[in-house]
Amino acid sequence: MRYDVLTLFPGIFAGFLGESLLDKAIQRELVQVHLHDFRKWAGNKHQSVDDRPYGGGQGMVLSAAPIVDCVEEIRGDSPVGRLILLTPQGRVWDQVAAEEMARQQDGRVVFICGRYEGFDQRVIDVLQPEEWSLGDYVLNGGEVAAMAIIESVIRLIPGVLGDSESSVDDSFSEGNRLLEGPQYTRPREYRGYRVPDVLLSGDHQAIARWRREKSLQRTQERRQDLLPKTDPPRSSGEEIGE
Ligand code: 6GU
Repeated sequence: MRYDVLTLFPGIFAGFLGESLLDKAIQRELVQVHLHDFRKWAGNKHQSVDDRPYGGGQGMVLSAAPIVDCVEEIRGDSPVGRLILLTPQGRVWDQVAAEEMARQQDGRVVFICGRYEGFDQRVIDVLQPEEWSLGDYVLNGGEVAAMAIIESVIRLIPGVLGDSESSVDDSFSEGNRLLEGPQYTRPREYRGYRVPDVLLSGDHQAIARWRREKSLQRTQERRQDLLPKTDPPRSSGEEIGE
């Protein structure tokens, strides 16, 4: 996987790239992350990358040229891989999207992180990027979203996580789109709360059944939107086919 990230604040990524999971993946050459401060493509002596919005209004808008020039220089004449612009106007990122990106053969992605009030529409018109969001709330910029997306993908790449940290049973993962149920470790009793007897029973079938039930129950209580769609109940008087 090679990620190129356009950002006015490359420093935001320092801790993220230097710690633990990602650091190991980078050292083992499973992942590369290249940061590009697109202020270098400003092309004016004040190094400005934004301007006041046409039509008036609050805040500043990121100019098209520095971002387009930076992307074109990074990608060269025959671009490969994906181009992603991070914006609350985008599609909401999820585990299915992460799994798809982890399977991607060439494994190249360029992320464009904005700041301020948004991008000049011509960034989108010219580059035709995919637009993705982290969810329905506003961040100060796309950097945290880029880090979240990168982390969600690289932990799915074989060899990045050890067996003991395997991602196969995670909530939302392939074969389990539901929330995970509760987990316990020692001691058996803590401040009066006891580990459920079934988990100490050694009955693997009963344990698996209990875990499925808890997972379903938690999903029903918290996230009905994740449950498989079922047919609506028939209204009374409706004929049942032949
Ligand atoms: Cl990708 N960017 C910004 N600025 N805010 C967001 C977001 C992205 N996703 C959710 N909120």
